[in-house]
Amino acid sequence: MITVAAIGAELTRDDQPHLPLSHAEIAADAAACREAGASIYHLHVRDNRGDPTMDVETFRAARDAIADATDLIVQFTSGGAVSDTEDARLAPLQLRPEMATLTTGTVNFGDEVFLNPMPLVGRFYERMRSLSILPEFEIFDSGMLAGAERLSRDSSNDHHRHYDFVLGVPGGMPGWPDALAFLTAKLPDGATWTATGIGRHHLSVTQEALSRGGHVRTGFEDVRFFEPGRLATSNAELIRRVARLAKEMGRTLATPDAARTLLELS
Ligand code: KMH
Ligand code: ZN
Repeated sequence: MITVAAIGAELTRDDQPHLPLSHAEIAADAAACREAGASIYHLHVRDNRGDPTMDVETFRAARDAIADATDLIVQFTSGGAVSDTEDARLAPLQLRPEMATLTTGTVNFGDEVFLNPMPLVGRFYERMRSLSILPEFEIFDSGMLAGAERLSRDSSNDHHRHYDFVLGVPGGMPGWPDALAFLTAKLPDGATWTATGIGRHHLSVTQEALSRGGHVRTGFEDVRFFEPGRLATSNAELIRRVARLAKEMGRTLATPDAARTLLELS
């Protein structure tokens, strides 16, 4: 499975001129990513000024535009931006996306803090499950695995466990490819996992994930340069590279429906 984290909450058009912002641009971006081999679209949205927002109607417009253009699994962020309130981050879930991210602990995020105390995590988890949304546990640091484990232990919910290791956020777990051996050894039986490396760590983490049988994530939220000194021209360009690497390493690309089967989405 290839996830595209196409937008994020931090990047601006000044940083990356090809960042899709309007719902029409997002739909066109999603269609190109699907064509390139993506199966999951990790969705953040922006307001008319290009600033990150958790506005429900903006999520609805983007989600519907992606669904009209593609069969991709749309995965909403519940992380938003570090400045978003708990209620704002929760609000778009009412649209019942197939999946949503769930970070299971607090982490430094550059000079800021991405705040996820356990009561918030528990509340987000219960809301997702009550709406039949599959959480993807976002693991920015190894201790967050214990946070995800605690949810499973404290909850009667039985669902497929899918994890995403996000390595290389300043303040989180560095982009050490060999960290994946340690992290994946701690996963519960039957779990699936994705990995991504932020910025300069992107390709080394991607290659390690592919060689270990993991799934991968790419896109402007994680990486803006295609190579040193050259910005990527589109999310699809990043997907094409990962798809090429995957095929060369003997992996088969999952279609969105194959990903739904792997993730036990109904
Ligand atoms: N923008 C970060 C503060 C997620 O999407 O769930 C959080 C984030 C994680 O991007
Ligand atoms: Zn995100």
